[in-house]
Amino acid sequence: MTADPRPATDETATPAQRPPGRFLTFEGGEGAGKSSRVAELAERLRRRGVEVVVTREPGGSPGAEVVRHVLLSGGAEAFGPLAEAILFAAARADHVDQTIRPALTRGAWVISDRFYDSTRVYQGATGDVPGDTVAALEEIAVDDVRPDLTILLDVPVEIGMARAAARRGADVADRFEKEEKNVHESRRRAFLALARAEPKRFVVIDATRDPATVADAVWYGVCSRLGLPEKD
Ligand code: T5A
Repeated sequence: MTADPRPATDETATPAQRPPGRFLTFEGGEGAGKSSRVAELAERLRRRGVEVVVTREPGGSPGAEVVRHVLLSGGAEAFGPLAEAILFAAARADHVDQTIRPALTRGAWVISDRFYDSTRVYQGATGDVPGDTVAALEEIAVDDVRPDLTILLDVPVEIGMARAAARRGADVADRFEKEEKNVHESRRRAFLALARAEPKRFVVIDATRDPATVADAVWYGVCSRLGLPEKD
C-alpha cells in the first residue's frame, strides 16, 4: 500500500506554502539511539511504499558535510560558541537547499538525525548564544522548512554516554561528547523543555528500553501523529 503523504490532521498540517512531503526529525543527547531508530523507521516506511530520504546534521549535503568535519573535530571551538552557531546555521542552510527542500518538493518523506532543536539546546540553552540570535540564525537557515514531527529520544545521561562510549571504542570523543556530565544533564532538561513548549510537534519516547520496544514506540508515535495505519 502506498501511504498518502499529505497531512492527515489539522494538528500536524503542513503550511500551505510548504512543499508536499513530510519532514521528521530525531533529537536527543549523545547515544540516545537516534541513528539506529532513524534507519529502522525509514525501512518500515519504505515497506509501505513511501519514498524516504534519510539525512543528518551537522551534514546532509556535500557542503554541510565539510562543515560537519570542522565542527566535530573541534576546529571551530577556539572561535567561540557564536562562531560555531553560525557554522551550524550555514551548514543547515545548505542542507535545506540541497537535500531537504528538493525531497519534500517531490513528495518524499525526509527523516533527519538532528535538526534545529540541537542548535537551540547545544548552542542556545546550554551554550552562550542568546536565544534571539539562535532564532534569527534559524529563520535564515530554514525559512519555511520546519519539522512536521520531532521524535525526542530521552535517556538518562549515564546510559547515553555509556552507549556512545561503547560504540566509539578506542576513538576519541568529539567536540560535544567530551563535555562534563552536568552539561549533558542540562541538555537533557533543555530538550524536555522544548518538547513541553511544543507538544503538538514533539513525541517524547523513553529510549532506555530495548531497541525493538523503542522502535515500536517510534512507529506508534509516527502513525498516530501523522495518520498512518499502524498495522502493515
Ligand atoms: N550538534 C548538532 C550541535 O551542537 N548543534 C547542532 O545544531 C547539531 C545539529 C553530532 C554532534 O553535534 C552536536 C550534537 C552532537 O554532539 P554525531 O556524531 O552526529 O554528533 O552524534 P550524535 O547525533 O550525538 O549521535 P550518537 O552517534 O552519539 O548517537 P545516536 O545516533 O543517538 O545513537 P546510535 O543509534 O548511534 O546508538 C549508539 C549506540 O547505542 C546502541 C547502538 O547499537 C549504538 O552502539 N543502542 C542501544 N543500546 C541499547 N538499547 C537501545 N535502545 C539502544 N539504541 C541504540
